[in-house]
Amino acid sequence: VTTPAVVTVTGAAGQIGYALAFRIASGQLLGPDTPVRLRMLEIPPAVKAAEGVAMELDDCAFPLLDGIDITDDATAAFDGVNVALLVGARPRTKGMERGDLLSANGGIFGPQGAAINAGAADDVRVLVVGNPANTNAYIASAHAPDVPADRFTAMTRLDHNRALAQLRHRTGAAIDDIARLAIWGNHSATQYPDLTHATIGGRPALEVVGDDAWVRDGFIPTVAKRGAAIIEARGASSAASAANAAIDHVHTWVHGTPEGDWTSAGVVSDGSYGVPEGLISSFPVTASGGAYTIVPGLEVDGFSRERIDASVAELVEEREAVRALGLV
Ligand code: NAX
Repeated sequence: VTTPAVVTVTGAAGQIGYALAFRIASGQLLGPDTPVRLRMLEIPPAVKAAEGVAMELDDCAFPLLDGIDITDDATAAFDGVNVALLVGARPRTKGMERGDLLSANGGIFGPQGAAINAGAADDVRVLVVGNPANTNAYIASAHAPDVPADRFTAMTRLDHNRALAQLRHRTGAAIDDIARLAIWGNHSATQYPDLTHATIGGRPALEVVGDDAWVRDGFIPTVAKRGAAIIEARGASSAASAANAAIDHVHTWVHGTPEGDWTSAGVVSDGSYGVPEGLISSFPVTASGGAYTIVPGLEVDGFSRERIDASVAELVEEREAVRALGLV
């Protein structure tokens, strides 16, 4: 009998949490051989709604779902946790300055990082979804000095998947024939979706596309601003696609990337590609043996250099701001 993995979702009663919980409980996060104990962390006013989600989870009679715990206490939520999905965050509201946003989130992700440090299992893997995701992951990691920094990641897999979808639309290629796309930098409008190393059916993607103007003025802004376009159309931000990307991110982390391909994730920089060491930035990454590794030795052309530097500059500013606010 396999011991159940403890999976904690914060903000579990929110819209991403609602899309995520059922897929975790059905086994899509860790695979069909791993039973799951699902922990839901919510703020007190949303605990009742989380109880409702738990009732629905019950009613699915998922064979792999070993049990559900609901709590508003971070220490209890992260005790023995194997996979932590940090989704709940303080959104930017009208008139809020960046400093206010970072402070509000520092008040969430600092204590959650400390609770992970105090109680998590040795193999804990943390994915931060709540925005600003990269900097929230940075804050959480800073409060977890005993957890290796490479266990704290931020989600750019949704951006990666959006880029795959745009390329499929443009070229008619099958998703499985597209390889080596990369998202660099911050999960924000400054991110750089990079086609320079991508291939379609083994051919350079840029050659298949054959239209630099589309890459610059169509592909890149469409991917970077897709979140806003979804809000405009749906009247609510991306939820099921974000949950899907979170599932992909953890599944790949545990089960690996296919030979010859890579994916994108916000991981701690080792100084590669001129990204200051310690920042949590998106890179092309492979996964094997349960670890994400930055793809080494890629050539970075002039255009890519500019775009990466611009997004990384934003991450550096956010880091300076959280330092100045005493959040790390
Ligand atoms: P919702 O507002 O629907 O849900 C958030 C939930 O978090 C609420 O139920 C709230 O009660 C809870 N919460 C707030 N503070 C908490 C705390 N301290 N502890 C535990 N729970 C807490 O937002 P939703 O649409 O689910 O989005 C969640 C986060 O994901 C947002 O920050 C959003 O910006 C971010 N996103 C990140 C994406 C990415 O690619 N990295 C894409 C999708 C999404 O925009």
